[in-house]
Amino acid sequence: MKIAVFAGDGIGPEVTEQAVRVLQHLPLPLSLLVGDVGGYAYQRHGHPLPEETLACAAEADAILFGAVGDPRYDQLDRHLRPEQAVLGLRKALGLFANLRPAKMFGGMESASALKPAIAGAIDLLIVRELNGDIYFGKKGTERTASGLRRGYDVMSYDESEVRRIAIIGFEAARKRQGRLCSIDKANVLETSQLWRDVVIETGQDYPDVTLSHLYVDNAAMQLVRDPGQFDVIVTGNLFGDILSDQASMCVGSIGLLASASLGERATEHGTFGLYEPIHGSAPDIAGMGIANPLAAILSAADLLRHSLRQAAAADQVERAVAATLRDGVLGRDLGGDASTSQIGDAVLERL
Ligand code: GGG
Repeated sequence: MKIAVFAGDGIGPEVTEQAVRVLQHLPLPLSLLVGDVGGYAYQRHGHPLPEETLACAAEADAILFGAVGDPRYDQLDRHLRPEQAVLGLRKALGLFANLRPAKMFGGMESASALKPAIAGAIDLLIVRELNGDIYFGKKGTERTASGLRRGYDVMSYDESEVRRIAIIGFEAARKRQGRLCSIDKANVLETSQLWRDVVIETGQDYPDVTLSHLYVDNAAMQLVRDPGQFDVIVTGNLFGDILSDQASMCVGSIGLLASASLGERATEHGTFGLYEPIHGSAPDIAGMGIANPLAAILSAADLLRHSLRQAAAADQVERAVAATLRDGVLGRDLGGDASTSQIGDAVLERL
């Protein structure tokens, strides 16, 4: 079982190191391949996603990804910015479905940005589309007739892109509590009207799933007012990116949210995927040893589940994370003082 490890920038290497320790602790025949991404790759190869890294991804059964982003490269042409590594991998590998579970861990209610009684009910899954939307539409800057600078990014989806992510949402809801909420901005955006129409059409094959729709502004409000109402959310690339960061603070910290990016490619061991914490590179705390590695460790658990079909090992890792939190081994993001490696140690002890 080959895992490509792309740690990236900022806190990416620190949190990925702890996730790798957890994987190596398990009695599984894993071999690790290492590749450069992001600003680190730009520094070494002149590109955030070099050919060598793509070749490494092609050889692996799954990718464990850290984070990318480095303010030193903010002025670079957009195609060379560190973030292009993760966008490029998702696109090149056809990873169109991003699964972002947000669940309240026992004992974490007081860390939530919400009142504990409301927060306690959170157990939702955000299904974010990853290969389309405003991220990948035509974009550029130009001068207007009067000489003003103008920037533009085109938001677009075709029906096949919406249908395939809607199917992922319906299938996920079917395996959970049977409720799917599709989030769009259909009162304003043409893209969203098409999105809504196609989700409704797709729903005809899922009579057992209760489908609802919310405008994204209302959804953002509902997520803090009554997050317990959500089971599975399906939404586009941009809305999913924003709502999942919001959901992370509802469960206590962005340091707790993992993600799995999946496509249609099957490997010998399962579905090929890229697994990463939803947080970015956090350059302000990079190298200080205080980043929370639990989102990276939970991403490794997702990798075991989806790409290596090791559900028992994935459950074991998730239980060890839950026990670590329950026992009060908390990083600064959660009001504690445990370092990145101490949190990794605590998870290993509980495995
Ligand atoms: N681990 C997530 C990460 O590195 N995020 C940085 C980033 O550029 N993300 C873009 C996105 O998720 O759409």
